[in-house]
Amino acid sequence: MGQTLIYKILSEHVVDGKLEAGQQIGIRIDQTLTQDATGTTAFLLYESMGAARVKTDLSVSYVDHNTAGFGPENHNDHLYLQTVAAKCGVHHSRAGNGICHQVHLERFGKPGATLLGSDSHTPTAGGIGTLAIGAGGLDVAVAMAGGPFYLRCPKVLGVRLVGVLRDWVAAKDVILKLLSILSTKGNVGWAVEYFGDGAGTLSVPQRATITNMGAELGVTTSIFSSDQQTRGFLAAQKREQDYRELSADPDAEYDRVIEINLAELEPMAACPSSPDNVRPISEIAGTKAGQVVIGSCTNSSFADLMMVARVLAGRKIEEMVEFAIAPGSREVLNMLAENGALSDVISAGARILESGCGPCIGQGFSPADGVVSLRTFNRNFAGRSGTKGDQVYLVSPETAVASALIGRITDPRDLPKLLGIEYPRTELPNEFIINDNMIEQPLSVQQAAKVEVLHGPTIVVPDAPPPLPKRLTGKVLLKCGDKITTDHIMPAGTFLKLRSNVPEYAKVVFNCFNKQGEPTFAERALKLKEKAVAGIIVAGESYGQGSSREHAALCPMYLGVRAVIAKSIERIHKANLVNFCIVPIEFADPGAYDSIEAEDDLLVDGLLEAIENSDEVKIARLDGSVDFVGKLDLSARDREILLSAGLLNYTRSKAAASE
Ligand code: MIC
Ligand code: SF4
Repeated sequence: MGQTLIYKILSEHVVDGKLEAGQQIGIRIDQTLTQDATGTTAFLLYESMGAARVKTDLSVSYVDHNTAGFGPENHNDHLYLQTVAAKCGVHHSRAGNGICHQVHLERFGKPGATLLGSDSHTPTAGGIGTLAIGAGGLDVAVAMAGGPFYLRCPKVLGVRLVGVLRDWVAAKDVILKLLSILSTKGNVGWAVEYFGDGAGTLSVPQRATITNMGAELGVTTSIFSSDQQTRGFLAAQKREQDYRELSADPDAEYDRVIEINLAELEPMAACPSSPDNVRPISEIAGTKAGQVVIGSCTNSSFADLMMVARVLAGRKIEEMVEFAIAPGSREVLNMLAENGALSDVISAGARILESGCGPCIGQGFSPADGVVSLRTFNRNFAGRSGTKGDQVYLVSPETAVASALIGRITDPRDLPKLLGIEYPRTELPNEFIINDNMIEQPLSVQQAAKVEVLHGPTIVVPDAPPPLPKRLTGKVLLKCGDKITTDHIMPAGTFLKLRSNVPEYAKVVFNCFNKQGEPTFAERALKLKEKAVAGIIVAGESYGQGSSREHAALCPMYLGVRAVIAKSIERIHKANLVNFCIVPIEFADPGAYDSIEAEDDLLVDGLLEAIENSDEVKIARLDGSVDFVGKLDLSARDREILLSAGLLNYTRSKAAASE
């Protein structure tokens, strides 16, 4: 039986374990990517592991999430990241140079390479044939130090694309279609591979839109073959030498196959407030739209923005719409400026935002109360925009620009009829404007030795977790429902500037569940911690969806949380919990969820013993009124990490043992 592309790349990189779905394997990581919001912790942990120069082929530290913050924290972070990159042999992409995933695709992504990134949308690079995986910052730090990355070997879902997209229907509609089929939950342990004639018709940026939003499915990674489209894109980036033809064997067998006919797709939207709440635009057309933003790592490529500029040329944004574009990279912005398209966009009434994450991570541009906001982004979790009760719809750039001109949610296929606009087909240029002067190259070892790493006063080294007790007594601090995202656990937005300061950031853990006038989650947790009682979180399905932010484990750990008991836990978050020594437990019988309430005092007897050698652990209410079984779905390495009090301690003790 032939191999899938994912297994081909895995087999070239596996250094530990057997390539078999469900088995834990260790793989060699060729490239890493970090961004400022996760990168400061990743580098602080990297430094505290005692590691010096990175051992990967390439590591890039991007500044894109928090680029123009208020107060000194933001610039302190930038200076720290710049100097630590210089010290450790890391490329540094400065604030304003663009969103990590867009820049990585343009300047560094390589077919057949492995890329580990401390951002859940790292699989964007799957659009160029890279096996790209999102992880917590500590896992990325270990990879930078030359350690393998451990993961469960995924099952592979083949998505056969046939046909050709019709005018005004976009790559975004392909992934929205898949989200409508698979939803955001229940896909842990899977990876997606796109193939078929239809896949060959899609350009690299279109493919990257699709692999980017694979993160919302919760799959390990998504990938396209590397073919003539890939070669053309790399050549236009003056990187043809990085091209390598790659695809699955013709007789490759997938664990499941879904077919999508591109020609049958129509424009779609993910309605408030989940990326899988997908409906055709035709069903929601006419809804008043008060804000439209085109940008984010999903849809801010040169081709996307050229299409937008051509539609806008000589026209005016509807008066009641606040409209902005955030080009994905300075390369894109430069290209638009050079060919005059930027002028069309400005003249139409667009506001031009910096090339960065911006509104996608709640850095400004929050919609007014009750206003419908259309965004070309990938996440619309409630409140992520910075407005409570927000109404955010995720759409393609085609739908976004049509709606901005009309002032209502509009099917872009109606533009010819409504405004006489024909679909502006955009070809990729033969040559992009290449200007890497905002990417600092790694220094030589001698030069690096002279660099002083700037740890500003708002940069606080996080504590390593304490060891787990043999017998855990704890209180349920919170009982929450299904699909709790890491945005619920650790809000970003205005709190993003606290990422480098765990004691401060921890104050807003589960902020969205805090009630005015009542003690916060953090206050309650710290009180318990003082009494040496552990905090426990009880949750429903798909706990820890979304972002890779390890602060969603690190900050609760700081507050004394030692266990999460949920119906199911998402991949990256589960790994982060283990890394920070919070025990991830799943209900053996999901019905037991109903028998536990907030404030219950629980006893996990024989915890250490169970972690050592069992797949189950017994949990009971302290008063004896309820007991149930928790599943410990852990690899041998996970168990060792938990028993060593977290990945940092584990790595340190391994290093000491090998000295
Ligand atoms: C996101 O889209 O939620 C983020 C912000 O990029 C995160 C990373 C973070 O929280 O810093 C992600 O996707 O992992
Ligand atoms: Fe940035 Fe948004 Fe992409 Fe996350 S999803 S990397 S916040 S643009």
